[in-house]
Amino acid sequence: MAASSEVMPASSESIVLRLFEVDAVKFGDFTLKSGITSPVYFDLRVMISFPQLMTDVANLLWDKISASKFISLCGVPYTALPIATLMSASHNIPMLIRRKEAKGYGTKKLIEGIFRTGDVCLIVEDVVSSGSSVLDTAEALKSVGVLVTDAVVLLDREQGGRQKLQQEGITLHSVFTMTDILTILKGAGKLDSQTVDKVACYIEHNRFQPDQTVCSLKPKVYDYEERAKLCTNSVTRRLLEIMGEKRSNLALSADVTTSQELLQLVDKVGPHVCIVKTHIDILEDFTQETVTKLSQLAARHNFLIFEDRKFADIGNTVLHQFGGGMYNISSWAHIINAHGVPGPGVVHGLREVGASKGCGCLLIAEMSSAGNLATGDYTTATVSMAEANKDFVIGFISVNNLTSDPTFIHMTPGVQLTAGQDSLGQQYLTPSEVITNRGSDIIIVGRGIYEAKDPVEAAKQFQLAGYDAFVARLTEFMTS
Ligand code: S5P
Repeated sequence: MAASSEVMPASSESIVLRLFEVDAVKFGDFTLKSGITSPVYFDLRVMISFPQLMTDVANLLWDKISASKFISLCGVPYTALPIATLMSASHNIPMLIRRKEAKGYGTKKLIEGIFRTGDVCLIVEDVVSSGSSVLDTAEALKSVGVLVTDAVVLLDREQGGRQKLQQEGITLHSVFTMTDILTILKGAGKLDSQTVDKVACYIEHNRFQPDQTVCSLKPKVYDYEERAKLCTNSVTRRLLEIMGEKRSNLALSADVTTSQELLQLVDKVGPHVCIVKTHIDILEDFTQETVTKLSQLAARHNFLIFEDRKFADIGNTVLHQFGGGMYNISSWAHIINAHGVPGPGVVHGLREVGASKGCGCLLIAEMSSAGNLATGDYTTATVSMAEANKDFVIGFISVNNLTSDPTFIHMTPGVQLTAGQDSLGQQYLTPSEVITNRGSDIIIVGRGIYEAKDPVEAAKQFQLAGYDAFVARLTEFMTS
């Protein structure tokens, strides 16, 4: 671990001790958003209850950057906002505020405050791990023409954020590194050597790669058969077994509009996929015979059927939408999906119908389309909802790996052999980006297959690319 490069002013030490006393720095076992267990946790939000401490922290941050050139400052929401406010008021430097979401009414501003194109703004942050929060704020400022060359942070966790930011042209000034915190707390008798070693070891082994914006903390990677044995949910187990048997992590999104096209496509492509995903309500000529034949193809070619109905209503309504009506989805789909927006009632309603029929549900935690709102706290809350309903929720629609729990499946739509975007906001990533780099399990491919000149050849290509990407992730894990 890198040692701190500068001598710290005397007051720095007392501030670390006070942060420790108010539980802003905690040691133990903490599950992070990524699902990884960390032996150290920083919750600097508590500082707002200790105004003197917050003022002292703001002063320390200011001392770090007085040499940098900027004409405004902007705190990363939310923890750093009051700190930035104190710095702004004490030194008479104008402040900008970045909205986490642009307002849907009025002026629709992403950045509040007065600025001109070419202004240089300093970013203020409490803790930097991967650097992605600072980068998000820098991007938002850049989108309105404001430049960012420097960021100041109270704590650099030494997990690669500094390097990542440097790569993007932002110099990080940190008051403390994780090493400083450990040294001070150990010196003051607050931590024993065992804890210090444990944290040092954790940091050493959990660095973010500078070329990635998402968490690259890699949990154990299982092969499909090994992972199937860990699953108690019969749908997840069966799916992983199929993935192992067929060497396929490919889901066909069969978004065609007639029953004949659907059944012909599925019959040809079926041998190469682990899942066929339908939007049954886009068929012009749906009859029960369509799904009877689809189920026969599922048995013949050994895949599961996923109806992409995206349920999003109160429990009582989704119960009827899933369990009856013209499509009677629960009678033929192995997997369905739902938005978490209505709260856990949506899962409970679907479970009432689906659990006894051996159906599993995916929650839509992230989406592939540009500007979608399933991000940040919403995504985190969706993962919690899944964890609370593990008997029925089998995983996520997402574009990143959201939990290290191997019994949850991640399925990612928006996949083509080359990255890009369609004219309606769909964003495409490649199989290797999705499976190797982002740690998802299944690629969902629609137009990349059914619009290809030869859908079978295209499916084979995606099957190979997806499986190779999985083997690359497995190999990387085994050799790291
Ligand atoms: O965020 C999402 C979630 C889903 S399920 N983005 C998506 O594109 N989907 C679905 O995946 C979408 O409804 C479509 O059926 C498929 C992607 O199709 P493609 O033609 O763009 O590959």
